[in-house]
Amino acid sequence: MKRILVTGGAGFIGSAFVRYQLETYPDVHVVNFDKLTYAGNLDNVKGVDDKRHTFIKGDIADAGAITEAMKGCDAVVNFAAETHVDRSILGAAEFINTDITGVYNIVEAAKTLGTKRVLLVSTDEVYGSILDGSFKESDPVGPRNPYSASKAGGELIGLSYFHTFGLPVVITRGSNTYGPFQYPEKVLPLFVTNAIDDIPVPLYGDGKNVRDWLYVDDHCSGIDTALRKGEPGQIYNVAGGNERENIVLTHRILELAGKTAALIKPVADRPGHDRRYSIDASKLHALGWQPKMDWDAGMALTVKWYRDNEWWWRKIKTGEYLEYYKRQYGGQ
Ligand code: NAD
Ligand code: TDX
Repeated sequence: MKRILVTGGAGFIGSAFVRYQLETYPDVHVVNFDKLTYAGNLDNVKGVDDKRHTFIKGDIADAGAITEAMKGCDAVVNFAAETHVDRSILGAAEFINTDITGVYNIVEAAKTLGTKRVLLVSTDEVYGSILDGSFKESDPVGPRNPYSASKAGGELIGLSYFHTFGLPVVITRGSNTYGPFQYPEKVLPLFVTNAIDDIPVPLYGDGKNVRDWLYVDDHCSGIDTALRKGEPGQIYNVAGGNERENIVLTHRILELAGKTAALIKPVADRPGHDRRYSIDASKLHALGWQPKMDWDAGMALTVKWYRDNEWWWRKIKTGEYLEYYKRQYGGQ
């Protein structure tokens, strides 16, 4: 694998994956194809080795553009997606366009070009909520919001290309990911950056929903393991192994930001809010992958990163972001 097309490589996890490839494999060249939506940001790949990184601004929903970018690539790893559940509740059209039609364009281009490996990055949300135990890859999908439904749709299109055309598609389903460069609409960066400015943190419902936290570099190494060692047609869960109630996460964020619980503002629950996500990653462990980051250490370094890098998030928390914030939280 010498030339890898990374779609969505200017986003949170995609940009970490670009850095991971360039740092881990000295012979790899990354072609980074990204639409630069509100969530895409070239600051996320600032300073990467220009000689081994080519950036193309483009849309995976544009079949011609994605086919052109894929020419000469040994593999494609798709991160490009609309990713925020609350935005999918406000309007799902872009989710269907990117997360389903975009994935269709990627597998169709790969089939035409004979691309040797297609990795579709997906999410634990496609299983839906589970109160006891953990989902395995053989369990049926049961997505319950427009975001997770569109991700499941993209997966199914991808798998159909494996079964029908023998396209070497591999899918990963990661759990909630955290770390530097995450767009501050997601709970962790939203709460940290609000807390720094003494703005209340809007906690949905009773705060007892559970998410399994996975450090971003561990998510990248999990995807890389599936890319290089996974079997075509297979799905691999990538779990952090750090299940926490949102209220526990919130207290930790506030503590690390040097603030008190007085900033917690209980607000109306998210419609269809999945109670608990939990996945079993033993299939990926069998390929030799293990997450390395301890939750306490990961939380401390992540909150510190947002405290130290206001240059990155202050300019994001303007314009479109403020309009979204008002729409989402304004009435509360
Ligand atoms: P993000 O929102 O930070 O970044 C998404 C990137 O995709 C942005 O750079 C954006 O510009 C780009 N993009 C969006 N639409 C595009 C299009 N039509 N064409 C080309 N580029 C487009 O997302 P993230 O959190 O880094 O998530 C990356 C992937 O990982 C997604 O597929 C997501 O479903 C999946 N995932 C995320 C998490 C998480 O906790 N963040 C967990 C599991 C899986
Ligand atoms: O303001 C908030 N208040 C709040 O209580 C926000 C934004 C979230 N929450 C809660 C909802 C969830 O239980 O925090 C939890 C995490 O929320 P998000 O950060 O929005 O993530 P989630 O909905 O769990 O989805 C994430 O994980 C799976 C990513 O956004 C997805 O892209 C990924 O696929």
